[in-house]
Amino acid sequence: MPPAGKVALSIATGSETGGGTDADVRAKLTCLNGAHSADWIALDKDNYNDFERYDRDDYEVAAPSGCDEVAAVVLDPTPLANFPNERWQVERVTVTDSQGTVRYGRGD
Ligand SMILES: [Ca+2]
Ligand SMILES: [Ca+2]
Repeated sequence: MPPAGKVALSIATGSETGGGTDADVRAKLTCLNGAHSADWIALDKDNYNDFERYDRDDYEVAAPSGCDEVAAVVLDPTPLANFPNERWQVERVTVTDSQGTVRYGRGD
């Protein structure tokens, strides 16, 4: 369980060739009661190459103010100027908040 006021995101990148990304990825959360992230949240670990093939990357982000339970996550990768056609393969997103864990993904 993440600390109070935090939400844990675990994002699995698939195994397809070219499925990883070096894009700057940001996230927004929306909650069942309509609360949502006031701003985009950068998903980027320092000195680490996020979102490569086969990786599962974990982030702890601020829960939206007044959030009861996370209902949706939007991931927004900023297209890369030198790889405009890149297609990041998001295999699975696992969200853990104070109410428990929900998984979103292919095959579920
Ligand atoms: Ca990367
Ligand atoms: Ca990084």
